[in-house]
Amino acid sequence: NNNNSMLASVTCTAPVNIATIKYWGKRDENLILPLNSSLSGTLHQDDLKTTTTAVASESFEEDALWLNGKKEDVNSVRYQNVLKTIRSRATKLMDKKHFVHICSINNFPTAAGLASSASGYACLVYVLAQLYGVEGDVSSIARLGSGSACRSMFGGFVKWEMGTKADGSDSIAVQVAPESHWPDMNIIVLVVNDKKKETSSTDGMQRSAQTSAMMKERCATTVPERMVTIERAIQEHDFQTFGDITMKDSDDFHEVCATTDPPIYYLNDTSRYIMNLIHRYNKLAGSVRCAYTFDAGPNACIYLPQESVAEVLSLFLKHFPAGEGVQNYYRGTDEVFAK
Ligand code: 2P0
Repeated sequence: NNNNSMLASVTCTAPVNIATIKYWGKRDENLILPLNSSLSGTLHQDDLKTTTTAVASESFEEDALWLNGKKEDVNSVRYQNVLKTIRSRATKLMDKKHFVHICSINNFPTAAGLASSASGYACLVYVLAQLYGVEGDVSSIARLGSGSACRSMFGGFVKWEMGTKADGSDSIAVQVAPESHWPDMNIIVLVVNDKKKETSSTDGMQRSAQTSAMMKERCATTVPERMVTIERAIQEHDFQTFGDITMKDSDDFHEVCATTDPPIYYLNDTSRYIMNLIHRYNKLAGSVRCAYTFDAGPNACIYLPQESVAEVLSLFLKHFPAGEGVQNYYRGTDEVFAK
């Protein structure tokens, strides 16, 4: 390719987010509008992240995208929704006929319930927004790629407000507190299994919305109440309440999956072992020292304050000596990174 035909190039990174109040179920499959609001913590840029480069050139013959070196189908509804929306809001590049080539890599297992679609689409949308000079809120464009991606557009604690409008214009991510608000907060990720999950989140949540009897109350009262309480807990640095709600919402989410027809089971024996371990540890301590949460896979994410880190890490190392059941430890801070 002729280098002179390259119009622009942008590289960005976006981190994973870990939900404490889970998103599960859509009211609009195409616009990706959720049945409930959700809330998450965003990891540091240095930990679990996606790195994406986008290049626009007049000599490219089509839009193309590679994910971890493998060519993806850029004609999927989600990529097209993202690309079309970005181009419709562009303030740059639109005077020259061109296509974009996009390369994206994750530094962690893709599609193993470690929120790869969240950092992936957040990064893609951010890169394209820079390339095309898109201004204003872009979390609603990330949402078109994958619901949870809108929450990775900000650091710290972020809520995704479900919104009420049919066009999705008020279904956006809002930062609840910046990372600097609660610097004491840590996340440990225990990689129980890095294989691709059997039931995708997209399919699973659609089936749950259609068949789980728990969904109605969850969306009508449980989640709205928890959103208010956990936001207050974050503002007040109240780890007891934060941890308690985080574990309860994870438990309820997996109960929703288990009451789906046919049932969906994301947790395995190791996951349940970790849950028991954490409950026993907290009980012995007489307070919530650490809190687990599990997404659409068996891997554990542990929220905990700095003062608990050394003891909890040593507890895990004792129960899971290297290579036995749990393979890696990641910490959501800049300091220690045990792997
Ligand atoms: C969450 N999860 O809030 C919840 C908890 C999984 C369990 O967001 O269909 O990959 O692309 O919008 O965003 C996974 O759902 O689903 C997810 P789509 P997504 O983090």
